[in-house]
Amino acid sequence: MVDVYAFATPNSIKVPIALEEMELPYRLHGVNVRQGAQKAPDFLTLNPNGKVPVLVDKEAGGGRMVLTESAAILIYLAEKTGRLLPPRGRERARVFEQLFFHASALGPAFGQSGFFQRQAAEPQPLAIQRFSAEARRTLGVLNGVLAERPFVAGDEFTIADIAHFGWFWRRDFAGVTFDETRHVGRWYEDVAARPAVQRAIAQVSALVPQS
Ligand SMILES: N[C@@H](CCC(=O)N[C@@H](CS)C(=O)NCC(=O)O)C(=O)O
Repeated sequence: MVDVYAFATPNSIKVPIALEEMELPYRLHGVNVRQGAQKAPDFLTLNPNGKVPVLVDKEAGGGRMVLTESAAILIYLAEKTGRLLPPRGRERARVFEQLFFHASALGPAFGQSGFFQRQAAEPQPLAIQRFSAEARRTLGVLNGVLAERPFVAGDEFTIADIAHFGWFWRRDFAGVTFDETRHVGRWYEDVAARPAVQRAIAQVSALVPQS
């Protein structure tokens, strides 16, 4: 049994999806980032970076393991279970290519696009223009990839699909649609229809207090 600290956010959702897909039991702990719970002293002892998700594995080899960064958590879980990550070679390299593209390019562009459109204290037209263009551009790059392959890293569903799905699930926040990227739209529907993905979405959605 592992513990997951998360909320209904693009980076959080990746971890329950992976755990559901890998059939690994977990306890989900809500960290309400809308109320600043990710900056509370107790939480900062788990993640000094003050962000969700965090994974705690008390049964890790070598003792309790606390892990942050969603892409690192996905790799850790894939290696723990031997699932959703090819063991070697070209296929494994393609998964890492997409994970790094997500973590260094697409994810930050979506996050900043959403922040400047919805959360900045004052309007910042240049930042909105820059980051919405970058979100659309990286989405277009992935659309080109998905025109050639059923999944983002090849013929099989992998942790790289889970990484990208997180931000697409919250694409409204980033002000992004699939209107001009039909291959991404096709892939999104395929991934969203997976029973494990639906179970994970239900789990994290239940963390949001109803007003
Ligand atoms: N690179 C980190 C990003 C984590 C992240 O930005 N989490 C967001 C939610 S999706 C968060 O905790 N935001 C609250 C904050 O930044 O204070 C990851 O992939 O895990």
